[in-house]
Order: sequence, then C-alpha cells, then structure tokens
Amino acid sequence: MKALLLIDIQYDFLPGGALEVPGGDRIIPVVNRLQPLFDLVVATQDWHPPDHKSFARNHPGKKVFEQVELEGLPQVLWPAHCVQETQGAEISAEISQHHIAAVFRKGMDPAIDSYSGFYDNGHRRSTGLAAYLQGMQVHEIYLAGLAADICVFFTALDSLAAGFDTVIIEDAAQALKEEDYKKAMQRFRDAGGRLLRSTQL
Ligand code: VGL
Ligand code: ZN
Repeated sequence: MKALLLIDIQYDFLPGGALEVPGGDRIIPVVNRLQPLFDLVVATQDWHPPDHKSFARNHPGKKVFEQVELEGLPQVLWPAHCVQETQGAEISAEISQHHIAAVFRKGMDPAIDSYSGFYDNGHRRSTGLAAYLQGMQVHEIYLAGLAADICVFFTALDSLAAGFDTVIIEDAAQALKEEDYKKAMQRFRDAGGRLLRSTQL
C-alpha cells in the first residue's frame, strides 16, 4: 500500500501566516491532484500549547530565529505558530479533506520541539504514526507539505529509518530556506530517499 503524508499544511505556514513559507500555497493544487492516486492519505498538524519552548516569546530577551538549547538539543526560536485551537493551526480548507483518513498531531509537549511526524526531536516519544502505517500495510510513503527543509525533511528521515520506501514529491513541498533545503535533500538521498516530481507519479 502507498500512503501520501501531508505535512503541516496549516495557515501559519502559508503566505500571511505567523511562520509563512514563501510560495507555500503553490503546493495546494498539486496536493489535491495527487490525493486520489494513493491508497491512504494521512496528515500531520503542528499543535503547540501557548507556552511552547520553541517560541521566542517564551524566552525573555531572546529574538526570533536565535538559537538556544532545549533538552540538550539545539533549538531555533520561532515566532509563535500553530497554537492549539487558533485559526493559524488549522489545516488549510483549500486542501480536500475527504481523502484524509487520519491526522497526527505533534509538538504538544511544551518542553521539546517535534519536527518529524513520527517522533519528537529527542526521539523520546512516538506519535504512533509508524505503528498506524504498518497496521495499514503501508510500505511506500510519499511526502508533501511544509516546510520541505524542516518538518517534511525530518519526517522523511524517520520514515526511512522505520523501513518505509520513502519519496519526497519535490513540487508538492516548499522550503522555508533554499540553502537548507539543498543540504537536507542531500542528506535524504544519502539515507536512501528518492525525490520525484508529481508528474512522474
Ligand atoms: C515547522 C518550524 C517549527 C514545520 C514546524 O512544519 O516545518 N517548522 N514548527
Ligand atoms: Zn512548530
């Protein structure tokens, strides 16, 4: 079975959002066109409490995009984004919702960030996504969403590590920073991942 994972296609990562990915909205029609081609579509949703430690505002004297240490890990401080129950945390209504079988939320623990849809950044706790996909007999995972250099990338690495055949759909994922994206995709390929364009599916 082939699954399409839609990573964090939420208003706060789209143009006009609190942590907008430039051009992030370009992926929406591509994602909608792809959904019917898969056996299963699953979404992730960044879902932070207001006191989340990845927010610069929760570190007095620190600025957005500064780096600190959190639970022994390097942490970029973000503008407050995807706060639980706010409009910015909603998955875009422009994404066809009827194909989405399940939504896995992440980033609820205020003490640690969670870029991957599978685990927090310290790989301490699982979201249950790997077991869910295995239970659904999924062997191939295709990724789309935001941001390509952060949450799509880290989800893709964990997907490979869990043993799934893993593909990032290049034109269905948009990066926050182009230089980071290039490095990330090199690491992804080195780990055994593949990049395809939506027209190749
Ligand atoms: C993301 C930064 C912070 C993402 C989530 O979805 O790529 N990036 N939280
Ligand atoms: Zn976040």
